[in-house]
Amino acid sequence: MNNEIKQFKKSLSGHEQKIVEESTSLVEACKKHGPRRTKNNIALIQPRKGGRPSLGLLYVGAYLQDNQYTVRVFEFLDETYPPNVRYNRRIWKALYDFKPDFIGFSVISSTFTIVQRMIQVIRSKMPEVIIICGGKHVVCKPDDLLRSGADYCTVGESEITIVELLDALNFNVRIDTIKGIAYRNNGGMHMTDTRPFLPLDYILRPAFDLVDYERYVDFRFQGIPGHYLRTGFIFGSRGCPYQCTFCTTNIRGAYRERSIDNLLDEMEWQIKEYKVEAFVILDDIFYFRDERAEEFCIKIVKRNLNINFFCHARVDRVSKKTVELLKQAGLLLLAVGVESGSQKILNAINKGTTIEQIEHAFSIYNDVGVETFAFIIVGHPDETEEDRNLTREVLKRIKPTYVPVSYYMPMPGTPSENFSLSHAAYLLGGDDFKGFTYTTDYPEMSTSIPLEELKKIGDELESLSTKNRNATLFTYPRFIYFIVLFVVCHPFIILEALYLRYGVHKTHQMSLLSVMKDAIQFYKQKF
Ligand code: B12
Repeated sequence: MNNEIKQFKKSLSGHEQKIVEESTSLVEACKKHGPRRTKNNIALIQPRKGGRPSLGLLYVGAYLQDNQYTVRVFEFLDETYPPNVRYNRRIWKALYDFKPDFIGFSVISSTFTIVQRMIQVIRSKMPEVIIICGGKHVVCKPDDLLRSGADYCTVGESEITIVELLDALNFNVRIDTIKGIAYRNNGGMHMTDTRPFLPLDYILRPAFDLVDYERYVDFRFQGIPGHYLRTGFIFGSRGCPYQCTFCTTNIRGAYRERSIDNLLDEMEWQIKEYKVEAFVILDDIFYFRDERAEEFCIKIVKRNLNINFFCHARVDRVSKKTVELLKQAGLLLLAVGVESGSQKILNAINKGTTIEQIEHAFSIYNDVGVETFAFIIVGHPDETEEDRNLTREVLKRIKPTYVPVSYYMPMPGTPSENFSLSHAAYLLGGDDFKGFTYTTDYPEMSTSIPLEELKKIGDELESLSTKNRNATLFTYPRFIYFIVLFVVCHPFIILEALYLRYGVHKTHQMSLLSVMKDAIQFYKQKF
C-alpha cells in the first residue's frame, strides 16, 4: 500500500476508516462479479443542461466506469426554446441506439416535471429498461419520482450506492439491505438505511470524459461572472454548516472538507488536461475557516498554479488577513449571501447574520479591493416595502461589485416550503401544483407581489451594482473578437434570440447584450 494511501488512512477518524473499508470491499466485490454481468449499459441523463456541468452526475459516472459499466451521459436542452426541440430529438435517437439496461436521471426540483415527462416517453419506448433517479430533488422528495414511474431512487450521495444497486439488480440480490435507496413496495415507499458519508479525499474525481468538458471550460461566460476565461468547475467541500430556510443543501447533508492538497491536486490536473485559467469553486461555502483558506492560498502560490478563482463566503466569518491572501492567490470574485438589508428578514430566513456584520465584511472586501457578488433575495412572505428600502440603503452603503437578485422560492423539504405552500394554496385557490416547476417563474408562491412588479424590483436592486457584469466582458479582447465573429457568422441565431426574447418570452432584461448572451448560449450549448 503506497505511502499516499497510508498517509490518507492515518488522517481518517476510526469511524471514517470503517466507512472506507466497508465501501472499498463492497466496490471490490462488485468488480469481481463484473465479468458475469448481463446488464452492463447505463445511460446517465441531465434533463436540462446548463452552462455548467452537473458534477453530481460525473461523480456517479466515475464509479460506474471504475466498475467497468458501459456508461454514456446524455444532456438534453431546455425545450422552452423551440430550436432545442430539434437538438433533443438527436439526443433521444442516440439514447435509443445505445440500448441501455439502466437509465439514471439527475433530478433537481426545477427539472422534476421534465423528468416526469421523460419517464413516460421511456416507459412507452423502452419498457424493459430500469429507471433510477438521484439528485437534489430526490434527496428532498424521493416518492415524487417513484410515483412518476422510476423503479429506484438513490437518496443522497450515491457514488457507492449506485454500484451496489446495479450489482444487486444484475444478480437478483435482495435490495432492502442496500443503504441509501428508496423504492415502491406494497403500495408505499420503502426507504433503506442512510448511506454513511464518504471522506471526500477518498472519492474518485468526476468522470469529465463522459461529457465534452473542453466545451464547458471554453464556455467562458458561464464561468466567473463578468470574466471571459477558460473555466473549470471543482468542489472543495460538500454541504454547509448553516440552515437557511430556503436552501436544500442540508437536507440529508453534512458539511465535510477535502484536504487542501487533494483539492489542489485536482486543480493541477484540470489545468494540465484542459488548460484551465480559472476555477469556479462550487462549494456552498468555501471560505469557512481562516486557517484552511490561508492554507489554500499559501499552497496555491507555493505550487505556482497561477490561476484565478471564484468562491463563496459568509459575512460573519471574515478576516482582513485572509481576504488579502485570497486576493494575492488569485481570487477574482467573492460570492456572499447578503440576502436582505432588513434584520427582520435575515432572522426570518434563519441566515444567522446581522446588518453590522454585512457592513463590516464589505468594508474589508472594499478595502482589500476584492470584487463581490452580493446575492439578494426578494419576495419573502414577510417582506414589506420598508424592508426593501432597508435593502436599498444597505446596498448603497456596502457598494457590491455585482448584485445578483433571485426571488424567494419555496424549495421542497425546506422550512420555506411549509409556509409558502399554504400561502400558495390560498393564492391558487386549491392545491393543484401540476404547473408548479420550482423555478423562479412562480415567485407568487410566496409573496403577493405580481411577478412583473417583482422583476422590476429585482432589476432596480441589480442596478445598484457598482459594475455591469456584461460590460466588463468587453475588457477581454478575446470576448470582443468572439462577439464580432459570432455576429458575422451567426446572424440568424441572433435574430432567433431577438424573436424569442422580445416575441415569445418577453422577459424583463431587454438589453442587447443579454439577447446576445442568449444567442451564444443557444449556440454554444449544442455539444
Ligand atoms: C452546478 C450547479 C448548477 C448548474 C448545473 C445544475 C445541475 N445539476 O443540473 C447550473 C448552473 C445549470 C445550475 C442551475 C440552477 N440551479 Co443549481 N446548483 C449547482 C450546484 C452548485 C452544484 C451541483 C453539484 O454538482 N453538486 C455536487 C454533487 C456531488 O452533489 P449532487 O448534485 O447532489 O450529486 C450527488 C447526489 O445527489 C447523487 N446524484 C446526483 N445526480 C445523480 C444521478 C443519478 C443517476 C444517481 C444515481 C445519483 C445522482 O449522487 C451525486 C454524488 O454523490 C448545487 C449546489 C450543491 N451544493 O449541490 C446547486 C443547486 C443544485 N442548484 C439549485 C437551483 C435552485 C438551481 C436553479 C433553479 C437556480 C435558478 N434559480 O435558476 C437553476 C436551475 C437550472 C436547471 N437546470 O434547471 C439548487 C437545487 C435545489 C433543489 N431542490 O433542486 C441547488 C442545490 C442549490 C441550493 N443550495 O439550493 N445549478
